[in-house]
Amino acid sequence: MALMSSGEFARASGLSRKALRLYDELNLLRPAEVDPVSQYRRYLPTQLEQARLVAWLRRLGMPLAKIREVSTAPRASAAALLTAYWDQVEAETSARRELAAFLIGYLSGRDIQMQETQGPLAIRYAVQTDIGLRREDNEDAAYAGARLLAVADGMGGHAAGELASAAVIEALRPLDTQVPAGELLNALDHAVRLAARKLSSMVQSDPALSGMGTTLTALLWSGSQLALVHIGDSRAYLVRSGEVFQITNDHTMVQSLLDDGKITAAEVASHPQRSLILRALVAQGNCEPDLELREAQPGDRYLLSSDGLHEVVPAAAIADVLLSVADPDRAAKDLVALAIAEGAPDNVTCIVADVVAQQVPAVAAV
Ligand SMILES: [Mn+2]
Repeated sequence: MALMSSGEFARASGLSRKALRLYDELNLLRPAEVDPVSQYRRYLPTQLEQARLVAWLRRLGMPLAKIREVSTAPRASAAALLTAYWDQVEAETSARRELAAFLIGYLSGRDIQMQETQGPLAIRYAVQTDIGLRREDNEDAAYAGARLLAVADGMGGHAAGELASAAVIEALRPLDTQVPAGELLNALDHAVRLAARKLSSMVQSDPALSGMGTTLTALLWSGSQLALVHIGDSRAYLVRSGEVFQITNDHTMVQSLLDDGKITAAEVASHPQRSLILRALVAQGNCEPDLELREAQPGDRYLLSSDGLHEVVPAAAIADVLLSVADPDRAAKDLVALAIAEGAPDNVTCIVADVVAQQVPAVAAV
């Protein structure tokens, strides 16, 4: 078969000689022969199709290694490779689109609705907080929205505790938007770090606040994915299939003594260091929260509560309300009432949230 000069091959393929030289250098299309003296490149006419294919694949934005593979494969396998490549591009673009929408919403403070990514689940929630019977301030702070639930129990005395719990809730609030499922943990982690930095700068500008801190237990939804962030001794409970599970571990001295088998469950209530917290969100120190991704199911019920509830109300009484009171608002009010009935020595906060299947437009019955 007669070889074509690079000029002839360029004209026939519609590619420039510069492009052909580049493809040679990138090892995408080697000439059939290179003259040892003149270094002129010569091509076979049968290479024309491959040359055009390389040019098209480059316009598609395909990476070089992939172009090499596709442009030298038999037609049927090339088609299959291209299909797989394009599926991957579309999946990545879709993930980036979600991330971009989330960032636009996050930065503008608006909720960007993306109908096609709306999950099949929604939550019905209610929040109740009460100062209790013995405290002069309510250092608990809470937030409940369509996608974010959070309870924070501030500590540090006087105004400090209130400021700390309010600051962490403020840092989380912008997340009550369409966070892509793949970004849930990142977004929570980022917000917690932001909150810790905020506490630091508050203490720097007012040393009277030093020692302040807050617990944080929060749930963030995306579709059926649920991210949990937890630090301190507030709690999250899950009610599923008629059973109540505590899904957070208290970061307290007594819990770690209990875990190590050094005290028994019966000794917890009377332990002198019962209220000592090992980990909390503080201006300085260990702020590493527990982060966990979970799957939500329709019918699930969640309770987030500050220790003002579970320190005084027995687990069985909490479970009884969660299992028997269908309305989330009624259930949250009943739980707070139980703490009040027990003397409510601390502030008490409860969020009750039910996971429900998203309403779909009804089809007219015939
Ligand atoms: Mn408390």
